[in-house]
Amino acid sequence: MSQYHCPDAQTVQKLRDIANKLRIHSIQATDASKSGHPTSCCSAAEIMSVLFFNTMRYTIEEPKHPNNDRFVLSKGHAAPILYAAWAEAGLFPESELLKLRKIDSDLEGHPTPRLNFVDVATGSLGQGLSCAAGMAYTGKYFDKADYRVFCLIGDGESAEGSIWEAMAFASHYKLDNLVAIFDVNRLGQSEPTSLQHELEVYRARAEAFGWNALIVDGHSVEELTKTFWAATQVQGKPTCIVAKTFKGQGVPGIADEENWHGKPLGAKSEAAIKAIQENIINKGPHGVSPAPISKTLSPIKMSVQLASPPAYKLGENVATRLAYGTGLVKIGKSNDRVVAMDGDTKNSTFAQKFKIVRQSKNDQVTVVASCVTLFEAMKAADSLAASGVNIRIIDPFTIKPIDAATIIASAQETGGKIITVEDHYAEGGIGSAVSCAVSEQRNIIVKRLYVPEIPRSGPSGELLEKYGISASCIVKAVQSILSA
Ligand SMILES: Cc1ncc(C[n+]2csc(CCOP(=O)(O)OP(=O)(O)O)c2C)c(N)n1
Repeated sequence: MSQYHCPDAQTVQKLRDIANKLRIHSIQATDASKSGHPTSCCSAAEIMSVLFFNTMRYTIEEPKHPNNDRFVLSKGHAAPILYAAWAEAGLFPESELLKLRKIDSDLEGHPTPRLNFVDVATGSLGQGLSCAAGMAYTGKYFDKADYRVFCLIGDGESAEGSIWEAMAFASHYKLDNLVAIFDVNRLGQSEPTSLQHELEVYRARAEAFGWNALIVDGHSVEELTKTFWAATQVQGKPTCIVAKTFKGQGVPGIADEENWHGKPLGAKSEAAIKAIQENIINKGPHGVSPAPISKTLSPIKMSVQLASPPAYKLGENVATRLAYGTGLVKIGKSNDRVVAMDGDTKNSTFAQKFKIVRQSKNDQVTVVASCVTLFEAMKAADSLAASGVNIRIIDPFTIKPIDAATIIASAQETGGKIITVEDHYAEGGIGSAVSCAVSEQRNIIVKRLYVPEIPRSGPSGELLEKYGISASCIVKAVQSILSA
């Protein structure tokens, strides 16, 4: 176990000074844009200062270096302080900060990946921790790298259920490279949060979700440096830092007051900045660099190459998703960082060489089906083939976007006849999407099999039959469309 070395007094003061400079930048930038959230920035100033100038390891020359620690600002409305931190770190001139929210500036009201130091867009509250957990999972299990992931969450935001789904995920996968910081400034947008400063409740909840949880004074750089260090010592669990802060901290008359959410300070700015400046000892450049990234790591393999060249014949037509799937497999063979993700559909996507699932030169009908109905369609195809009728089967993979080109091309090759089959109501599913996709085509008809009423419980085979989406129903539908 490594020893904690408290930063010397000079460094501590520099971190305090940086925090106050970040406050001033946030006030000035939101004043310049006449919009934004300066008080939400002020509560996080020491957290950001310690993270960016003491704890996190990154190279300023390459904000997306694969070995850098990651930072996700889940409370994305505090974007001005994120931008201020990167400007203070030297990524771009401080003067840029005054372009906040201007139409031609990438320093938008909420962070987006248009910026080279932002991995995921945030601002819709509750989403950042899921992204951070995914990054930490990738770091621990795929990259096997030692970069860490930090995620700053608002206390009001922490009421979102998705935060707790991510908490459960992170502890289940023992993401000890993940640190969530709850900025518990007591106030939400329109009123105090339900827990206000009940820090022990936050701690108990985080612990109940399997996290290592630490309460800290979020305005004490000494406590923060120690707590962030402590988080690195914990194995097998993510760490939740419950930081007691005050909204608008540092601004007399505004700190911890209601009705200051999302408002530039305007006429009160000058006095606010003067008050904050009085606390800054080192007025000039702070001269603090971020902690260096790990030197012991071999750089993560970033090259994306096919393991073998494409093997298509000139002029051969190949469905895009088939080519995509084939290409993805080849890329994956050459780079183990390539990850294909889907929503529990790996047995119905390209990963198992699906997209057009079944085809022949003399298909008479195109059947579009998915999940359970896809298997029913396969059974129907076998049964129909025995009587000399071939059908083409497409798994749409997604309905938004729908692969209209493939569906239209298939329909044209199968006499303009399409049957959709879904374990879903008539509206808003495969049938609707396919009908919409072919609506401007001549000579294509769509027959739709779907669940016509509120379904009951029962054995799945009987239910498929009862609601008309079983293999035998597909066979009948094919016979019917062919005889029409
Ligand atoms: C999903 C979602 N709901 C509502 C909002 C609007 N909104 C923006 S900031 C905010 C309050 C956030 O409070 P808190 O998380 O405590 O952050 P603070 O500003 O106090 O740091 C709300 C409700 C949003 N951005 N996203």
